[in-house]
Amino acid sequence: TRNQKTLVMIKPDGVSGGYTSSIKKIIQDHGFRIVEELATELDEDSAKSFYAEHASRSFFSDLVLYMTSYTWISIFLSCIFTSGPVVVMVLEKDNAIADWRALIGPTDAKKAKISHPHSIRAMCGKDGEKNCVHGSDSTQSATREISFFFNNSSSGFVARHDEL
Ligand code: YYY
Ligand code: MG
Repeated sequence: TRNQKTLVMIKPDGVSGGYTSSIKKIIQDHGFRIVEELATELDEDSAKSFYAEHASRSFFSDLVLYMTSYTWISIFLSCIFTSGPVVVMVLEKDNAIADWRALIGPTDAKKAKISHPHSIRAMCGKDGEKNCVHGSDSTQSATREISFFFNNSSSGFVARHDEL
């Protein structure tokens, strides 16, 4: 697909681990254009809504806690669990969705280190939850996730204006 867009997020462990610039270098080196970029934090409602498809899964509450840093409780807990700011980007190039998924590697970073040692998740992820980066998995999810962050719609993410 020509000029396809995908939503990428450098998750809290990726940002706090100092991987933002090396991930951006990989993005540029592989010919993606960064067409939108936002450094922010997710509150609980935003994280729940972004990952709504997983709401019934047993890992959901841990996932939401890991992705957030906005409420006082998660700011406190982020001292223990690596939560905090995220960097959200819309990338564009031909076949962006599949090409980005190929670059990040499998969901579980522990497995990625073995099966895809050159992938981004192998480089900076830790395990099956703290896997450093997100990439849309289909055209439908790319559309949903891009408008979640960047369309100023009433549904979805409300950017804070003390942005990071
Ligand atoms: O798209 P991708 O991020 O590779 O995986 P998903 O199956 O969509 O899961 C989203 C997110 O949920 C994953 O990045 C980490 C977390 N997660 C988890 O904590 N435990 C699992 N067993 C599966 C996923
Ligand atoms: Mg997914």
